[in-house]
Amino acid sequence: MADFDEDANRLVIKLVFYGPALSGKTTNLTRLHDLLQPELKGEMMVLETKNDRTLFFDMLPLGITAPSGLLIKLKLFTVPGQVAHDSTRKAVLSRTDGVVFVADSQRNQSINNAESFENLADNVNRVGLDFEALPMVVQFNKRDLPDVLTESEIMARWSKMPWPVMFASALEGQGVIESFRELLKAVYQSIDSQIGLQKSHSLNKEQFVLGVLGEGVGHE
Ligand SMILES: Nc1nc2c(ncn2[C@@H]2O[C@H](COP(=O)(O)OP(=O)(O)O)[C@@H](O)[C@H]2O)c(=O)[nH]1
Ligand SMILES: [Mg+2]
Repeated sequence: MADFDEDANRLVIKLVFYGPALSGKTTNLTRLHDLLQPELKGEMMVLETKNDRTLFFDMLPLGITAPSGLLIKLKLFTVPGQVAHDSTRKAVLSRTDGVVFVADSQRNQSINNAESFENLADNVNRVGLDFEALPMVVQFNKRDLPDVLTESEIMARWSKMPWPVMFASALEGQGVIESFRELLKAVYQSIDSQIGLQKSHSLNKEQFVLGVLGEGVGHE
């Protein structure tokens, strides 16, 4: 369930970039941070783990306010991808409201992607969330590199799945906002069905997405 405090009329949304080591999770988060207007973001922060770092920042440190007075805040996290950091990944996933799964498009990374995706499903269940119901976007990153899976190869496998598939070159800032926007739409649907964003708070999906991203973003 979303972190909703009914008495305080306050909602904190937690979103996580998950995926294998070196797929570009940190690059997504830092690019997103770069692209947001200063007033929409807090400082990037680091949690040191052995050999890797978990990065996070608060989006909307002041929050956005729905017509009902509901105050909405967002927290964005990356996880360390190395196999050794499973307990950190679980801790970060706990109570998450949505995930961008960042896959590496290079052909030789297919096994790493698959293992990480299985690890995500396992850990989502272990922290007591429902994988089927979890808002998620699957991003195939590093499209700029040679020897990547073609879009049709990727779609042949993933188009049967319930999640939107996005293509990105996070290093160049391409597809970062688009992926995040898709996630925001799915997260809206999920939280709307939990606490009635539309019905009880008069906040529709477009207002939510626009409010979170601000108007000045998307110049990629
Ligand atoms: N060519 C290319 N390299 C990328 C892209 N995204 C990330 N990288 C590189 O891949 C490496 C790992 O990226 P990082 O974001 O640290 O991966 P993480 O382990 O998932 O957090 C770094 O050298 C990045 O510069 C991309 O879209 N294209
Ligand atoms: Mg990283």
